Amino acid sequence: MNNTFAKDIIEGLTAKNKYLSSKYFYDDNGSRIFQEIMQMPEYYLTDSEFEILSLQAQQIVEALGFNQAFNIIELGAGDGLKTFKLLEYLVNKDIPFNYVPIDISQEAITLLSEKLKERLPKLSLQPKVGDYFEILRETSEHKIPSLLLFLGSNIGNYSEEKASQLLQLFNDNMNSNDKLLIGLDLKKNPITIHNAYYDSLGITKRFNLNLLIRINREFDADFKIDDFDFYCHYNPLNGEVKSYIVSLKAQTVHINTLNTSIHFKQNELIWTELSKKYALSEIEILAHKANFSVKHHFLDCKHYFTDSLWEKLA
Ligand code: AVJ
Repeated sequence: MNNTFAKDIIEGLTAKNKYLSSKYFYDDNGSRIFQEIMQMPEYYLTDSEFEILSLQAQQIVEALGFNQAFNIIELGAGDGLKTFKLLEYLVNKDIPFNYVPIDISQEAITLLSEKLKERLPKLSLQPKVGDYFEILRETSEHKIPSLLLFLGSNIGNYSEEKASQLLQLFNDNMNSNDKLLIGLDLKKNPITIHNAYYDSLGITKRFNLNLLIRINREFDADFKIDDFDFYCHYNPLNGEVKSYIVSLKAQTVHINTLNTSIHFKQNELIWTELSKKYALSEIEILAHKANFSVKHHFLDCKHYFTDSLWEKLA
């Protein structure tokens, strides 16, 4: 794990156009900052998805068409707060199901499990820590249908090609009757999107710069955080928010553990994140490329976000 991170740092920071992957944002500090982001009024994504899962739980469950016990397998469950409303609906209706939250963070899974045992004591809970696909393969040997959850617009962090590969891999590990409920952020007034990422308190800036603090700590580097800034840009034509770290001056950074020095020109960028926004028509195309058809788009009342229910094409 640490070795891939090391390799990715060298590859990204020695490239002609520097980049680092947003997947490295989420150390313990970064995960905490992301919790703060989800509570910002500007970050509408979380509220929209919470509304969908709260107000449309019944419609979602009916659309599944499962007439027997099933699994709900959540990929990257995190704090699982959005999913709670859906679970609560099912438990209150006495509908038989197992909840299988999966996350790479042991800490996140432990916290989530404790909270769920307290708030939904009747819930059948089988938490798993580790790699999505190994766990998917295990559960596809079960002879009951599964609903996969991939929420929060996490798919938006992947390039078109990588997103297709990931979704195809989900598809390969699903049985014919299984369903996927996937959260995607929709194209909307560009100002609304801009404000969600360029927040006034600079929380998203801290989220990005934390990556440099992480590299300082884990690889004995000497990034001077005050000499870097944050910039992001939403392009409404292609639906891409791109986030960057900006070097405020010409400077050289030493990454001692990696025996490497990196030179930055003034105003040079490190591209850190893609957060892609979709039109409903693009979601249909994305689904078909990965061998799915869209059963239903569940939108919030403002039409900012969709949890779309996909089924495997025969
Ligand atoms: C968790 C990947 C969906 O891209 O909107 C929030 C992360 N980045 N603010 C997103 C994020 C900046 C978020 N995802």
